[in-house]
Amino acid sequence: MALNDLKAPIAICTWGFVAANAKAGEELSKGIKALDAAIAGVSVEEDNIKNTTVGKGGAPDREGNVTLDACVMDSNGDCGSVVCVENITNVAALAKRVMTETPHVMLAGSGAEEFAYSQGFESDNLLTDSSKKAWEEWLKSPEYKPLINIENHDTIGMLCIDKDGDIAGACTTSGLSYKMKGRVGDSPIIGSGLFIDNDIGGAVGTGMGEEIMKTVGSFLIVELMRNGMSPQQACEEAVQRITRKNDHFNDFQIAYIAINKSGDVGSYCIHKGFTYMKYQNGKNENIHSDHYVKS
Ligand code: SD4
Repeated sequence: MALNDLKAPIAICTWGFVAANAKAGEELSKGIKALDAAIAGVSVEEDNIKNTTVGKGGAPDREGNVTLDACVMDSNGDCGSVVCVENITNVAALAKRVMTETPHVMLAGSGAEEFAYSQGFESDNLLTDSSKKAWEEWLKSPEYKPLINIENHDTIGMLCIDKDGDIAGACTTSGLSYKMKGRVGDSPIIGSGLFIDNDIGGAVGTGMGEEIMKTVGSFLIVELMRNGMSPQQACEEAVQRITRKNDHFNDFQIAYIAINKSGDVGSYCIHKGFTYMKYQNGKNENIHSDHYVKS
């Protein structure tokens, strides 16, 4: 496909993160490559202390520690990831440093944090007063029950196609609120929360990470597209791999977005309420996803 037909650049991201997606779109329009545009985009939410599911201000685990997970994947197939990181806000950028500055793909916990300082990242207290208050409130009757579609925001996963037609992505989260200490979800797991194949397309997931991991959701979507499905069909099949095996899917949300090499976009989720952003031709739209549960 000629690049002109593709109408690149394109940025898409999970949920209604208008400013984050606009930032990625602006960066792409200036000619910034897909991975750096995606990292610039998601960092808007990592820095946003009002967002209680990503970066600084994220909800803590049940012991009061804010631990962040993130990964990035580039168009050449390289990737980097950090899991269970404390005191560092911009963990997607840190995941890129793991990719470019170490011989590894994934760093965890204190090792990731020490690496961040060696790279010039600064320590920050990620637990804001309001997240602390909400956690203290939760402690009064602690029940672990991830809620569906809270305030239309959650983990931010972003996929970008740059002016050269190359695809890359980033995914960053504080994980599920009041998770067990040490719990890691799908978001930093290459193939689960995010997967890119620059010949085919990319996918990202959000929602109950345990279910996404069990089905290696993002990798699955890219492979389904490789085998001829559209991004929409592939997202639907990946959601149904989960609903077919679970009789309790009413209790959790899963949502995927995907893009192929031609710039076609798809999205599907279990429950009504998931939206995603799409930036193309200078237009940044919030789009409602189709969903599996119809009633
Ligand atoms: C996780 N998938 O840690 C993330 C959280 C999320 O909507 O996306 N919630 O499991």
